[in-house]
Amino acid sequence: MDQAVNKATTRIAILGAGMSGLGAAAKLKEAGYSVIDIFEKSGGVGGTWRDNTYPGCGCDVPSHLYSYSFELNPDWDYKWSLQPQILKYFEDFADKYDVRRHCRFNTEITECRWDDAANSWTLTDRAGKTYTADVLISGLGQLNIPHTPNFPGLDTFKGGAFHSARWDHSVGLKGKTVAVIGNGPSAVQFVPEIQKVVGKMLSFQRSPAWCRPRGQRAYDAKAKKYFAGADWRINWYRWRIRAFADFGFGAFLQKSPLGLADSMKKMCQKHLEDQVQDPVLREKLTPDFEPGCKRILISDDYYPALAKPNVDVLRQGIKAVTPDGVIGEDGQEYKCDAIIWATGFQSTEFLTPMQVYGRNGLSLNQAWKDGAEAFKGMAVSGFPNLFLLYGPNTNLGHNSIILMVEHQIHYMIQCIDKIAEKGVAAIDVTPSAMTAYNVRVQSEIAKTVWASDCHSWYKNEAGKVTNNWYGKTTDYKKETRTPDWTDFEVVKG
Ligand code: N01
Repeated sequence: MDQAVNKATTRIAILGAGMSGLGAAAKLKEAGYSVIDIFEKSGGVGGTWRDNTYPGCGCDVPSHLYSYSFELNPDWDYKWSLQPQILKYFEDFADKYDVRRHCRFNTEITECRWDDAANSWTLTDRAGKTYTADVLISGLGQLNIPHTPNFPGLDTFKGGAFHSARWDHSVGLKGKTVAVIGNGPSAVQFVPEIQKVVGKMLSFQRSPAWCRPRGQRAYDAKAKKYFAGADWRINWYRWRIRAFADFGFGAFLQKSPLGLADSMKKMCQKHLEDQVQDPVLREKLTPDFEPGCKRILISDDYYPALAKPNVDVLRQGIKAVTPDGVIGEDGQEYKCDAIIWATGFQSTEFLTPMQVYGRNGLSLNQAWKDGAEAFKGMAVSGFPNLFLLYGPNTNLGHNSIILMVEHQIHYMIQCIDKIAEKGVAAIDVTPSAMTAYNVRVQSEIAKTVWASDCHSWYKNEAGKVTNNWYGKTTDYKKETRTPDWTDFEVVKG
């Protein structure tokens, strides 16, 4: 067997030039693969950090950890960096690792179909052009398709309306009455920014969320010089952030050890009490579910913005849109000049709207009719040589997703090496391995706060938690260290 030859000829298609796709391409190149095509719908790299340009957009994971372990950056301006610098990090990464030349920009893949006879994937783009690949990798993640609820009258609104993840900078907000629908991590970042310029803000909150302090800090030249001095300094800092966050994972268990959940709740309650003096507003902003069931908001300036006289917090959702505003759940019309949908993403639909067909024409939608699931979050039985990065049950509520994606890349490359071996060509996770894995995942998730009573993007409509990993990042690292080949079968074309 001459594996080098096979590595050199294995055709790899990656969907998406965001954080996962770029990291995968860089590591695949390092491993000796060279026939790599990255299909990117937009005109540039960066994924979510290119799409989201709302005021105040930033990361709610500290930047020294929200970056690849193999591409440390001593130059972060803030502990929690803002979108322009994060986007630049990924753009610079694409240049340094020479990934751009593998990118096919403005190419949206609409269908991927496994060819049983040829043992390969056929990809079709929106223009109808087809491409062939031996291995298909999705770097689309969980939060790439914005969700705007289809309210009656949506198209009748006369003012400007847009989703937070597709911010329309041409809509002037200065002095205007602006309705913000939703209060998740996106809203919490842009509300303090636009509150300063709008005439009036109507903040519709169907269910207020728990919020903890952020403790933003800038890194001055001295701090950057310290980090630049030696890699171990950043690595030590990364290790501490990761270990502390993993220790705090206990706060997300229903039987929380060491009183961690109570401490988390007390911290959030104190934050609200410290920042909101008005008891009526405080009451409105007090959640009715356990902290962590939805992602905990992290902000120093969200509550103070909501307490400003030009903001009305309405503890209700909306029912409809009119030409002049929105109808609240209380049946009243609230007139406004602009509507901002901070209503999140189609998080549980994963690869949708793309159509994916596996062995014998099996559709992924059909395979996932009871909710998305994958083996180790990456492989789906019946879909050979397909690997999902940031796939089902790999999201975190407490630590950096980049850690998880790096573990996935490490595991996936071992699988692709297997595929490249002489006489293999295609592998598929066995139905029994996939079932056993997901039974275990769901039984562990039942012990976490994500399975408790709240509406969140971690669950599908039936209430199954399809998005989150059940443990610490170190648990997932162990899970993905080395493939057990008895979990896979070799597929003969
Ligand atoms: O979306 P969300 P997001 N009527 O789904 C409400 C990541 N992120 O964009 O809670 C009325 O959290 C919904 O109400 P409810 C991060 O992982 C990362 O804010 O369902 N309201 C909720 O308030 C985050 O978790 C960064 O009752 C409706 C809101 O809309 C994820 O993105 C920064 C509604 C949606 O909140 C999503 O955050 C920003 C309806 N029909 C975001 N439908 C980083 O820093 C929904 N809502 C990495």
